[in-house]
Amino acid sequence: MEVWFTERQTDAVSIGLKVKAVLWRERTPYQELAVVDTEAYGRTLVLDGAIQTTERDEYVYHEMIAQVPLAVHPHPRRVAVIGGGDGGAIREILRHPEVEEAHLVEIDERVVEVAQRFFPEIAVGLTDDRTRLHFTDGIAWAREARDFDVILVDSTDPVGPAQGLFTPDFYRTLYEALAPDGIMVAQSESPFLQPELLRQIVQGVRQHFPITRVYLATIPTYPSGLWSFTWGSKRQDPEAVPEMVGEWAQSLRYWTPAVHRAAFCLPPFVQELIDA
Ligand code: AG3
Repeated sequence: MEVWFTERQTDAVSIGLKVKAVLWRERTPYQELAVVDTEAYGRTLVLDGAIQTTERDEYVYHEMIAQVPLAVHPHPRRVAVIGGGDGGAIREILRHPEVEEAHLVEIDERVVEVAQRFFPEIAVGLTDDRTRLHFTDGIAWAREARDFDVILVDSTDPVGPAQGLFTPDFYRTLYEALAPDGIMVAQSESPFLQPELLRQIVQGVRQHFPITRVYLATIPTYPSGLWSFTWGSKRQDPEAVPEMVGEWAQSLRYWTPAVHRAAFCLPPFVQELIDA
């Protein structure tokens, strides 16, 4: 008998993965949390029915959300991730030897515990000396935060607990939490399936950040496979990535200086969406 996991991505689109085993299922105070072992993508973390991370393609997302701003920032010492309880973004941040503090601000402690148990290679950085865990609301945390070099918004889709992380007010809060060289990057969903949402995110970031840009990566298990990230900085140029990068870039599988620059080249349908 074949068992399939289906994520309903929109009313008219879904992705199906053939299941080897359902490894975990629980209802946390915030959401439904599941771990499914799939034939094509390995272990898969699912929140409220939406795929967050798979063993086979997680590196694309985690390298691109974290290494793009970290490669540009001249001295990333204090870095934070809002959401991202699986620890993948933290793992990427910790590759940089100049990072002194990596803060993870995750509302749902159960996500961290389940990730540590079922995804040890992704969650590896969560027990590092430089990592600080905050199990609290990202918006409240960010209001008190100051002097961060890089802040990543590694959220779920804008339904349920993550809704407030997609508002212009929140982008202002992040602006204030960042130092003068600061950079924020937010995952900003699929340009094909959520064009209005991407437009709205970009407009919200633009209200507060003088430099606002969008970049793309291919993430096979996310809706449509073409994924966007929105960059906001006070003065750092997103494309100013050094040609010679340090040791930290040696074992990456997606990010390179050339991929970095290419990621900011937008097809007209995306460019028009965010210009309008
Ligand atoms: N955060 C972005 C997941 C969005 C995926 N959406 C979906 N499958 N409908 C991922 C967290 C990884 N650290």
